[in-house]
This record gives sequence, structure tokens and C-alpha cells, in this order.
Amino acid sequence: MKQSEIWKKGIVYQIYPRSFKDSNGDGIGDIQGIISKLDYLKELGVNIIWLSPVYCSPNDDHGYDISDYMDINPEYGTMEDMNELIEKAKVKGLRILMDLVINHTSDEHPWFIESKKPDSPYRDYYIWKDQPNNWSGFFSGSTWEKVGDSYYLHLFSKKQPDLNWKNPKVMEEIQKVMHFWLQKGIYGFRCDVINIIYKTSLKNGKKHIALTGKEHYHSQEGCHEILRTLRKEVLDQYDAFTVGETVLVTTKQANDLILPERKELNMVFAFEHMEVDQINNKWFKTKFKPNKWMKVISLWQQEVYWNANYLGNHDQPRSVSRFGDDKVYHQESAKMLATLNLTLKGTPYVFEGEEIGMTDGDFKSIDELMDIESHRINALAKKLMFPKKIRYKMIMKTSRDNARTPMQWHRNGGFTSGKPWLKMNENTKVINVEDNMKNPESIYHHYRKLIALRKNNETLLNGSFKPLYMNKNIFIFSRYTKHDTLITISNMSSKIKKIPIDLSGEVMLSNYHRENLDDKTLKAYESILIRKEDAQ
Ligand code: ISL
Ligand code: CA
Repeated sequence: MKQSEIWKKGIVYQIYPRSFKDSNGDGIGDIQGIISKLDYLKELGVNIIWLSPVYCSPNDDHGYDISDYMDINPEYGTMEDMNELIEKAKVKGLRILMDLVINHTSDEHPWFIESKKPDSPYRDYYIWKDQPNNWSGFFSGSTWEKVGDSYYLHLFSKKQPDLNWKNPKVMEEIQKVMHFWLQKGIYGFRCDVINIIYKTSLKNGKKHIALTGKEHYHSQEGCHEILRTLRKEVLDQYDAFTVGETVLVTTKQANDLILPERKELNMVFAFEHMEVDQINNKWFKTKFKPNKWMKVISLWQQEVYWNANYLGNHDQPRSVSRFGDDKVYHQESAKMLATLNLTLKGTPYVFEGEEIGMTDGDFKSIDELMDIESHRINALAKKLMFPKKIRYKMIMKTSRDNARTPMQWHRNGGFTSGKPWLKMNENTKVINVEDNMKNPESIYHHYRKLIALRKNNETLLNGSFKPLYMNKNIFIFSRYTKHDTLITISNMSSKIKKIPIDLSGEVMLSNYHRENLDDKTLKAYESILIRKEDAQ
């Protein structure tokens, strides 16, 4: 089918349904809640909505453990609600991207329940072994769980058994699922941990601090084959696109998944720029050094065919708390980050709440957290005798719940009329949609301007990327076509800096009321987008 390639011009907004908007007062975000906010999204200017999983799930990992791919989690609504969402969104020119989690299912999926019986035809839907191997999992600890006399593989929680992609039946079932959703008119899939789904062998792995065994399942040829099949048999029959979530990929491995001639995915989420403030693994944070980040961004911009640009998602701390300053320069730094993300080459993704500068959660104790990953790590750290204070500090900095606190619609919250499933940040009093919309100087309006500007700007949509200057805190790059050059200048620090190179041009957007480049001083977190003067 002819591809409209909306994804090349579009801006994607990620919704974490549990936390976006509750319509019935049970404290849990739901589909009717999303429907009630479609006009808000339309006004913001985004055109694709990525929904984190809304399928039936026992919620061990909040929807990333699916027990029925073709039905809706009753907490979120019904299939009628979902059909309504897809239709109403479409009428407004918004397309829905669904999360496709096919590395694993829930252990409560009927396939797995059957698979536990050694003689069942479903046995080979999953990966069973008489003896475990030495692999270690994403949420720490062993990756094998015993049932009867055998063990099954789970790279994530034990309630997320890995599917066996060597079984053609699994391929058949997942194709059915994809057709089911695409026929409803969705615009494609975000494919969860897609580069680890194929396990070439189950041999012991080389010992690593984390993810022992990964060489047996990371970026395997079998995975490329699966993706080509899904593309040919399913996706190419629709006007659809895919973004793969890919762990631990290099630029080369990313290109191998997305170059058009490969006919696999359209783009991937990589993590290298999310790892610049950590040592070895995400639990050990080090100070954020902008220069490291710029280098990674610059490399990916230049080497990778088409990037999926993002600063945060439901697994990451809030971007303004992490890469900006969520206290003194909250407004300025959130706007600077927005300008960076939306002027890079590729498809920009905005995570819910980022457009108003939502910050990390303000949890008082680990007990307030709901994320399985945080609790697993806490248990492990306790076992290793980490003192309570240190555990608290470490987990508060990194917990995925930082991104999952309820959306702050107005001063009193506005997410639910009941008790939210996860603590609402008290700063909703000052950081909320209502106030943001009223104030023309707000972060929200900065996003709106940027989105509008980008949508109609050929240079921002398709221009090449060139780094012009990088030092400890300053990042300057251009986007150019034959006829036009745009330049983004960012001071990624609170220190006052001089613009280090000679630049002139018309200011198109700034976060400090700047009208021209006469003043060569960059204020704290100042960011400026200019059009070069000699450009036609
Ligand atoms: O979460 C990460 C870093 O904080 C990454 O290691 C990686 O994104 C993650 O472990 C994989 O994430 C995806 O699959 C998981 C699910 O828990 C996440 O929410 C999802 O985004 C298992 O399905
Ligand atoms: Ca609800």
C-alpha cells in the first residue's frame, strides 16, 4: 500500500494511559479520559499519539505484561472505547500508535497457562529448559523460573515469560494481532525491546555485571528475519509505520534495522544519550555532563539514517530534572530542551507532561512507589547491605515512577476526582496545564510555537544536520538545505557564556525575548534558533 509517511513530518506524543486522565474517579487513567483530551493534543499540534499498552494485563509491569492482545484492560475501558478513540482521533487528524510487546506475554496469558503442561501444543510457544543457564535479567536476578520439572525463560519479571520466536506458530499469532489492530485504523506500532526477541542459543553467557547472556539474543540475524517477515506479510499492506525500542544498540546496529532497503523498521529508540549520566547501569548515576550528551547526539544525527528523538519516556526520569534545572531555571531549561529536541533531524517524541515541564516525583519513601523495577532493585540493594538512606537516594533518582506520576491538569491536580493510583506531585500547584495555557510565556506555548514552526519548515523537516560547535556547555548545530540554513544555539548550563563563534541571522525563536544577536552573551540555559542571513 502507498505510504503517507506522516511519521516523517509528524510529532509523536506519548501517553502513559494509567497516568494521563481518569474519567470515572477510580484513580486510574483511562481511554475515555484520553478522548476527553484529544482537543488539547490537537491544539498542541502533535499528530501521532503513542499509547503505552492498554491491553488486558494483570499489571505486574503495568501493561507490559499482556494477557490478551486483542482486548482492552477493563481498568482502561472497553473495545468500544478504543474504537471510539481511534475514530475520534482520526477525525481530528490524529493517528494512534500502539505498543507491541512481543518479546514476552504475561504468565496469565492463556498461551502460557497451556504451555505449563508439558504435552500441550502451546508448550513451544515459550522457552523451556530442564536446567537454567547463567543469564541475568533486565530487572536483576535470575531469568529462569521453575514449573514442575522444567524452567521457563523470562528476561524481565517472572510474570513476563519470553515467547519462543523459533516457533512459526508464534509468528502466525502475532501477525493476527497486528492485522487486528491495523484493520481498526491504527497507524502502526512501537515495538517493545524488539532487538532481543530472538534467542539464537540458550548456552551460558560471558559473565557481565549486568545482562550476562546477552550475546545469545542481542541483535541476532533471526530478529532481522522476523522483522522483514512482519513488514512484508503485515505492515506493508497498510499505511503504517514502526519504531523499535532497541536496547544497547550502536549506530551501525540501528541502521541495520532501519535503512529503507532492509525493509524492517522505520526508526528506533536508542539509549546512548540516556546513558551519559550513569556508570555501568542506570542505578549508579553520575553528574550530567552536557558535553557527553552533545557528542552522542551529534554522532547519531550524522550516522543514523533517521532518528527517533526523545528526552524522556515512561521508563526514564523527567528530562527537565535530569538534563535541565527543575528549580531555579525550570522554565528556561525546559524550553531549551524542547528547542533542542524539536530542531534535530528525525521524528520528535514528546512524553506526556514534558510540554509543561513536569518534574521528577516527590516521593517521601520507597513505599510510595508502584514500579516493580524499583522494588526489585531495592530488595537487591537491601540484600547487598546498602543502608536505607543510600537506597532511597539511589532509587528516587532513577525510579521509572518519576515519569509516571499523574498528569498535572490544574492547580488541584485535575487528573482524577478520586485517589490517584500513584502520588501526584505537589508542584501541580505551580506546574499545570491550566496555568500554562493561560500564560503566553509558558513552556506549553514554547512547545506550541516550536511544533507549528517545525511542521511547515522544510529545513527542520528534511535538512541535513551539521555540528558547528561543542564545548563543555555550549551546543551549536545547523540544519540546512541548498537554499536555507537554520542554527540552534544552546547554553546547556546555568553559567553565563559568550557565543563562541561568529554568527549572524534572524532570530526565529528564543526563550529570553531575544530579538537579535547583538548581545553575544548567552544567559542561563538560553537557546536561540536563527535563520542564517545569507540564506535565501
Ligand atoms: O528501562 C530501561 C532503562 O530504564 C531500559 O533498560 C529498557 O528501556 C527497558 O528495560 C525495556 O523497556 C520496555 O520493556 C519493558 C518494560 O518494563 C518497559 O516499560 C518498556 O519500555 C518490558 O516489557
Ligand atoms: Ca478510570
